[in-house]
Amino acid sequence: NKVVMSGIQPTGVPHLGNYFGFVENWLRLQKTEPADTQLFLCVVDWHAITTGPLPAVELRDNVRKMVAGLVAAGVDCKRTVLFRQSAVPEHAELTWLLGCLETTARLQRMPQYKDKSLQYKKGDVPVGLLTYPILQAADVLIYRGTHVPVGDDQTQHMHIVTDLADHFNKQYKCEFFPKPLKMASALARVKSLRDPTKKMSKSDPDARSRIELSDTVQTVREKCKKALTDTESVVTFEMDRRPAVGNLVLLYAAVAGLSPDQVVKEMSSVTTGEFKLRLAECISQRFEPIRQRYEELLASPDTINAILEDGAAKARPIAKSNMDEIKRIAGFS
Ligand code: AQP
Repeated sequence: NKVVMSGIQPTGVPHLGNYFGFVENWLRLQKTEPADTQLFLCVVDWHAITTGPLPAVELRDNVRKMVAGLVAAGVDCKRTVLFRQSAVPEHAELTWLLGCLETTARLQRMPQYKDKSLQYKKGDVPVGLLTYPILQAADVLIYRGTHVPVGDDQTQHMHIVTDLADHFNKQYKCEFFPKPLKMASALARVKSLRDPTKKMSKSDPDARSRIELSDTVQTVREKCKKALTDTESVVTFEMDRRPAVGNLVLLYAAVAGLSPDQVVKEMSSVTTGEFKLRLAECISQRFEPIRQRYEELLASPDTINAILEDGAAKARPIAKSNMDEIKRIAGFS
């Protein structure tokens, strides 16, 4: 049976990068996958502290924001098992076992580790930042996941997941873990509105770099107006020469369901300044209903708690039964 598993970090409100790189794909799977495909979507709160602990109130708040954002965007809790990672202890338990099958050298080569560890002095990097991909592998493998929809930025981490599945099977001479496949999304990577060399990210200190699902029409307009362009005023799609404008064309194309060429044609008579206002309108038209649902959900903590409890009640028995089997295979029972 097909088991689709993925996670998203509660490090803020989901943004258009998360939406087009990940959530939209998930919504498509909800519609197109046959009923016997299991869909697990995990709010990975253990992952959220890999660059250092957050105040407890903030972490709790971020989980609520993420759940509200996902459900407002269309995640259907009857079809998707939506739950919080820390509510299923087997994720952390399997992380230990898998960590003993991986090398520090390989983890240190991960681009995300290299990038995020730069902010620390040598020797001060949290262990959790290094072992982040092992926890990610455990998230997938504890459900014997077969398919993992993630954005393009997660390609290297996915190699670790598949290699660990393979390593475990070889080590213990079994076929317990399937080899999970990465499922790519249509739009590989949405870039920061302030710096087209970086991806749009929840943790970017500059809030103008991203558009969040909670942004009002006014905020979307302001952020689009401030989005980086260049000195030429015509709208073209040349990613190498004009990456900032190219990024906005890609974003418009994703929001409007057009190809970049169609966007350039549509915008042939407007300046980049006007184009940014049209982009804002287009975003608000599509995402304002989601924002309203998001606000309603956020105002109802009981609804969010019920969603998470229900999801954990469905995920936990499966994770426990698989962990029991893993322990049996590896000699821990
Ligand atoms: N800019 C992006 N473009 C396309 N896809 C993206 N994803 C994230 N940013 C982009 C995809 O969203 C899913 C969930 O990501 P995550 O929240 O678990 O972690 P992340 O990739 O680290 O996202 P952020 O926003 O950059 O979070 P922070 O700032 O906390 O690290 C993943 O499938 C990811 O590919």
